[in-house]
Amino acid sequence: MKNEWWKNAVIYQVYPKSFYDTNADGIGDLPGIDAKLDYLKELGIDAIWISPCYLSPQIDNGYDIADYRKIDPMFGENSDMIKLIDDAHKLGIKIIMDMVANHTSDKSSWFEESRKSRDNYFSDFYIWKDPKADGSEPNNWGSNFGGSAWTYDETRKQYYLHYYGKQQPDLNWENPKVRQAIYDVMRYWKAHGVDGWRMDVITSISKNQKFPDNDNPHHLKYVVGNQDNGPRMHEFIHEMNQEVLKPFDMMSVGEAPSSKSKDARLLVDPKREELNMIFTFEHMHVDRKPGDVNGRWAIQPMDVVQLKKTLADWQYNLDGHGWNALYFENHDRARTPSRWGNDQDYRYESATAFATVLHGLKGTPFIYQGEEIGMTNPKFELSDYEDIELKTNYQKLVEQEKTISSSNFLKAARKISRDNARTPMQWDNTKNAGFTQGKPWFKVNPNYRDLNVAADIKSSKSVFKYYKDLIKLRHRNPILEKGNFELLLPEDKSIFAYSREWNGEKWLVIANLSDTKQQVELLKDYSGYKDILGNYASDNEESILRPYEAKILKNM
Ligand code: TEU
Ligand code: CA
Repeated sequence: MKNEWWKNAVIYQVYPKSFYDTNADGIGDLPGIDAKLDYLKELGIDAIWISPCYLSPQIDNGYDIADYRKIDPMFGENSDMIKLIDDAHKLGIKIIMDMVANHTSDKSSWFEESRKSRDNYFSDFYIWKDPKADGSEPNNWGSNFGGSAWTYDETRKQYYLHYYGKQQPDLNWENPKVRQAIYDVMRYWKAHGVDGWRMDVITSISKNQKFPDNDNPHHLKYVVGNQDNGPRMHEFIHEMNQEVLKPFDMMSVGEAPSSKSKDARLLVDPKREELNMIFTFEHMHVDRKPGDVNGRWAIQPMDVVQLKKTLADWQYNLDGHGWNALYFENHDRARTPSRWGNDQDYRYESATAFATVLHGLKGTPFIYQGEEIGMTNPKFELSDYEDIELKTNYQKLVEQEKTISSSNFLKAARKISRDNARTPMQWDNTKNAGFTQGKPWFKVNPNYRDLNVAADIKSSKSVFKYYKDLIKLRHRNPILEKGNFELLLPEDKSIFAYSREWNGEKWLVIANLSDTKQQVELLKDYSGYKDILGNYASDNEESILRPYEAKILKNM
């Protein structure tokens, strides 16, 4: 029997740089994760996914890897990683590492060799192309981090491809040596006990070998086009499955930016032996103007109907064909109470309401560090931000193309930018939120004095306690893993409601995702049901849900 432990698990993501610093250099580290294992055990999670902590120039906070086999000294030694894995295992917690296999850092020895000449062992490890006759880039592809996706190299007199920063050259997956080199890295960490992998932009690894220009409706110099689901993607991922994932029984969750549920069915159908789960982006786009030239910076109020529609579509379409990964937050996403809820008047209520609708679904829930205490977006000025994506997008959209004003960009940044999630973890109300005794690498959210782990745990409105209860529910009730899902009230603009059914048991999961009181007739049909979890302490008039009120009801 395959051990599908992840189907009844809740996974916690750590962004090591911002989690906990043990040596006062202002940067979170691996001993810091080790020091907080008891905290995570108390929360009740089953596994920790650690964002990249390998040797890296940190151009993209570790998503630019220089040596996959070496822990960056800023995070500790390889022995600290091995100790962390062992200590976690002793507590029954699994460790998932982050595999960035679409690209490396330009400081990787693979790339340093590759750029030296056209005929050495590493020459074809990356995607090199000759310039056009006029010396310009091979095509109009744009980088996610601004400008062309091609950078010219003087030595080779060729361009290399990078979907992200120019310091993040894309690996050439057409080359079997590249694929084997990545599988070797995965075997290396498996030998040290790692239990699985989160795979960064894994759907980008296969490129159309004709390298055609992207459509250019807005007449731009460079266009960021579709970077996903290329011609040989399934073949490569299946090969990885056969070479390493399956034989070494390692869990896998792939990041799959533009995949729809029908694409997901191909990636995660167990019969096809590719990945266990993928992270979709679709439900995260419910506050974005579709097709706007400013992409993710073109924000609009979030649409509850669309959120329900998208999540339900994934529930229905993967049922019996694969497994969902469930998330609202990660290191690329803003804090939910600030983004979709109300972080002023209903921080506790909105944090727990969104948690309820997510954790009641079928799939594996992921919690991002700080989400379990309802951390919020900081209100930064432009000069406070650190993220390469934000900075390069500002240059491109505000300064060069002038398609968005600086003030609208800042407004969007405060809502959705990736840095919202990267401020240091707020442990207590001492200096720097107890994150570091030194100078933190990134500004702490000033609200740490009131909003921190120590205060939350003591509070009568504890987000941590609510998460703990949600996790316990999942561990104790097979209906959450196995139960049938049905969306209710699909057109309601405020209420997110669905039922789960299994073995004669029926649950109603319901939340008011608005800051006004809502009359919900549907609740009358569930009057005999008993409350098993809720985020308001006192009882209420029948069939009313107060602002961001959420509950789970059960038929027996
Ligand atoms: O993210 C991929 C990705 O698509 C994001 O950069 C996305 O464009 C952004 O979050 C807005 O939606 C992964 C990592 O999670 C991210 O941190 C890295 O910067 C990126 O890959 C490159 O490795
Ligand atoms: Ca440190």
